[in-house]
Amino acid sequence: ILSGADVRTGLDSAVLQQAVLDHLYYSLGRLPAVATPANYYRALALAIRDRLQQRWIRTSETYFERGRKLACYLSAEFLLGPHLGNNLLNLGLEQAAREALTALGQDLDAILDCEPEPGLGNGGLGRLAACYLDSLATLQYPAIGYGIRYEFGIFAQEIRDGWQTERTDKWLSGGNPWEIAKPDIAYEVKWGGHTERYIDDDGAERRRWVPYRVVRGIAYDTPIQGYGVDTCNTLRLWSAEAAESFDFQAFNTGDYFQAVDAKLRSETITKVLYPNDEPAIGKRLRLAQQYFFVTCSLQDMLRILDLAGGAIEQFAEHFAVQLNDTHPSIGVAELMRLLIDERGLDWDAAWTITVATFGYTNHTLLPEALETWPLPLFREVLPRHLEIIYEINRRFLDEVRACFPDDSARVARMSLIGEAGEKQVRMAHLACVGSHAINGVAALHSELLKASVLSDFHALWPERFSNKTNGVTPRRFLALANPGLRALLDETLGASWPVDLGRLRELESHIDDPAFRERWRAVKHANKQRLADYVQAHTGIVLDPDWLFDIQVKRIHEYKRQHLNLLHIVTLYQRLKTYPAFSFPPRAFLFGGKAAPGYFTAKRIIKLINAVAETINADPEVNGRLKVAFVPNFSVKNAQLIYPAADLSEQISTAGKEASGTGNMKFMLNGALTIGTLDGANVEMRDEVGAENFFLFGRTADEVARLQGEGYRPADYLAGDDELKAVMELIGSGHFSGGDSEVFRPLVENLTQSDPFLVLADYAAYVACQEGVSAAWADQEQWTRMSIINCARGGKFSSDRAIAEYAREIWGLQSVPIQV
Ligand code: 26Y
Repeated sequence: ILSGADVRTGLDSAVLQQAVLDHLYYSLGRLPAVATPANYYRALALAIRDRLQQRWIRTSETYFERGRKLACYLSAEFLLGPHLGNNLLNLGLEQAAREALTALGQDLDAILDCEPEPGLGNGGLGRLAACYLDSLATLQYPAIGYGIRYEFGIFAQEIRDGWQTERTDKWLSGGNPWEIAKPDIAYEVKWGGHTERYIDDDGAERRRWVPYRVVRGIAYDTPIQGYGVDTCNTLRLWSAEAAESFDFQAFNTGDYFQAVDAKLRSETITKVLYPNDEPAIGKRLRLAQQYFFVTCSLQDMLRILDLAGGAIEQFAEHFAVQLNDTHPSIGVAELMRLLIDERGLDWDAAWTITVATFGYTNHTLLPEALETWPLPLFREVLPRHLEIIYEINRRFLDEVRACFPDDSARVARMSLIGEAGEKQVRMAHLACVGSHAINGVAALHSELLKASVLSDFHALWPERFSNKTNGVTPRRFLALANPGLRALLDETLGASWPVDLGRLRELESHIDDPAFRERWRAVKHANKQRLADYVQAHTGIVLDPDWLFDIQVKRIHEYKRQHLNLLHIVTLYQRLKTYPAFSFPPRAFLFGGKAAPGYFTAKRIIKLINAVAETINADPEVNGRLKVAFVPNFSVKNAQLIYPAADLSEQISTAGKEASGTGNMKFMLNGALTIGTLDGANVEMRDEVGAENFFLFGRTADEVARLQGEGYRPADYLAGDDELKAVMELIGSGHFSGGDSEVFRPLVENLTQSDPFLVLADYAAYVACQEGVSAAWADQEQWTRMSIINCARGGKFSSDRAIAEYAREIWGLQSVPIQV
C-alpha cells in the first residue's frame, strides 16, 4: 500500500501518517474517531521512536565494535524538557509530521503541547546536563548519561492567593513513550550492615561488606538523537525495585506483609526528586539515591568492559566519568570498592585507575551549598565506603604533610573528614582528591574557586584545575523555541548555523539594512504576542507586545535578587504616583521560577511579586505604563516561549555568587539585551558583545568581598537615599497587601538589617542603569542593532563549544561517526 516504504522507518508524510494510525490502533487500541489529542501525541511519539530505533541500536553497536573511550556523564538531575519537538527537529521531520497530522485533521502544535515534561531536575545544573547530552550526540561523541528515574520530578507550582503551592508532578501517569525498560540490565545495590575481615583463597587478608539490605536497580533507556547526524546516544536512568531473592526469605517464613513492606521501602529510593538546590543535612534518602545511581552506573561500566573483553586494568582507557557536582562523588569510593573488593586489584592500582577515570565539575561557591554527610549516618548506610574513605584520607593527608610540612591547620582544612562540631564527610574534598581534573563553569567562577573554596587543593595540584564555561544547545533554545528567528537565520546564513554557531557573526553585516532590522523586530513582536497570549491564558493579565518586555526567570533565591528587580518596579510605581507626568517607555515586567518548598524567604519574594503585580495591574493611574506578571510553573516547556519574547534579560545576582548562569545565554541568543552584574558568565557575555551593548551595574566580586569584610551596614544606604527609604516603607506599610503590614515585614527587616546579598548597596546603581535601558529603548533602530549584535556574538555560548573542550581537555575523547 505504501510503495515499499517501511511503516517503522519511512520518513515521508504519507508513511508517517500510516505509522500514526497503526500506533493508534495497535499500541493504543483506538480508532481515529474517538482519539484525543493526547492519544495522537502518544501515537506520533511512538512512530518517531520507531524511527530513532535503527540509529539508536546502530550507535550502541558501533561503540561496542570500535571499543573507543566512552564519556559517562553522571548527574543526579537531567532536566530534559519535552522530547517530541526536539526529536522532530533533530531528525529533520517537522514538516513531514505536520503534514501527516494535518491529513489526520490534527494540529501538530496542539499535539506537541500534550507532552508532559520530564522535569527530572531543579534548574541550571540539570538543564546543563541535558544540553550536554544534546551536544555529545550532535558532535558524535561516544557518551552515555547516567541518572535517576524519579517517579515524581520537580513539583508543579501553582499560585494561590499570591503564594506558591506545590503539586506532585505525575509525569509518568500517561506512560512514557520515549523510554525502553531493560529489566535484564539490573544490578544489586547493598545498604547498611557491617564489614568483616576474611582470608581469601590465596591466603590474603581482605574485607567484605555484609549488608543489611539489598535492592535492585533497573535500567530505563531514553534515546538522545543528535542534530543532523545518525548518532543516537543513550540516557540510562535507574529505577529501584525490591531484590526478590532477599524478600523471598520473608515470604517463605510466611510474613507476607513484611515482604511487601520491604518492597515498598526499596522502591521509595527513586520516588521523588529533592526539590532543593542546597543540601539539607542528614537526609538519608538523598544519600541512598546518590549511592544507588552511582553504583548501578559503575557496575554497568564494568559489565560493558567485560562484554568487550577489556582488561580491568584498562578501565580508565575505556571510560571517562564526569561528576556533575558532588552529588555522584561517592563514585570515587565506590569504584575503589568495586576494583579492590570485587575485582581483586591492590590499592595502588585501583587508585591510579580511579583518579585517571574521574573529572569533577563544581557548580557553586556558596559554602552552605557544599555537600557534607554526618559521619554516623554515612557509616550506617555505607560502612565499607567509610573505611575506604578513611584510607584515602590517610594517604592523602600524608601527601599534604609531605608538601607542606608543619602545617597542621592546612591538614585539618583539607581533610575528607570535617571535625568542626559533628564530624562530617566532605564530598567536595572526596571529589577533588579522586579526580584528575577539576573545573568551574565560567571564567570568573573558576578563578574564585581557586582563590576561595578550593584554594588548598589548587595549591597542592594546580595542574588539575581548569575552566569550562557553560553553554546551551542552540537546537532547543534557538531553532525549536524561536521558529520565526530560525527562518530568518536560515535565509540569511544558510542552514548550518545550528551546528556552527560562530556563523551568527555574519548577521552583523546586515545591521545597517533597515529592511533586515524591520524583519528582526517583526520576529520579536510575534514572539511577544505569543507569550502575551500564554500569560493571559494562565494569569488573566493582558500584556501589550509593543511594550518593553523585561524578564527574570530562574529559581527564586536571595542571591539572584528578584527583590532588587522588585525595588526598581516599586520605584517606578512610586514616581508615577507622585509625579503623574513622569515619563518613561511602558514596560512589562515578567517573573518566573520555583522556590524550594522549605525556603520561606524565597516563597515570600514570590508573594511580594504577586502583590505588587496585583496592585499595579489594577491601578489605572499606572497600568498604562507598567504591568507586572508572575508566570506560574516555570519549566523547560514554557521557557521555550519566554526566552524568545524578551527585550531585556535580568541577570542581577550579587557578584561572586552565580557560578555561571545559563538562562543569560538563552536570552542573549534570542536577541535580548542584558542588564547584569559582573557575575558568572555575564562577564564573558559582555566581553563578547562589547561594553556598549550590555547594561552593566553594581559592585564587583572584589568590592562585594571588601564591603562585607569591612562590615556592611544596609542602614547607611537607606539613610542616604530618600527614594529607597520610601520604597521600603511602602512595602512595609501594607500598601501591596491590603493593609496587612505583617506579611512583608520579614523581607523588609532582612534587607534593612542584614541584607546578606547587598541589595541595598546595588540599588541606586541598578535604578540608574535601568534609566539607561529606557533611554536606549526609546531609539528603536539602535535597540534593534544591539539586539542583532547580542545574537550575532553569542556563538561562544553553544554547548557544542563547551563539550568540545571537555572532550579534548578532560576526557581524551574521539568522535565516532555513525553510519546506518
Ligand atoms: C545538594 C543538592 C540538594 C543540590 C541539588 C541541586 C545542590 C545543588 C543543586 C543545583 C545547583 C545548580 O543548579 N547550580 C547551577 O548550575 C548551573 C550550571 O552550571 C550554573 O549555571 C548556575 O550558576 C548554578 O547556580
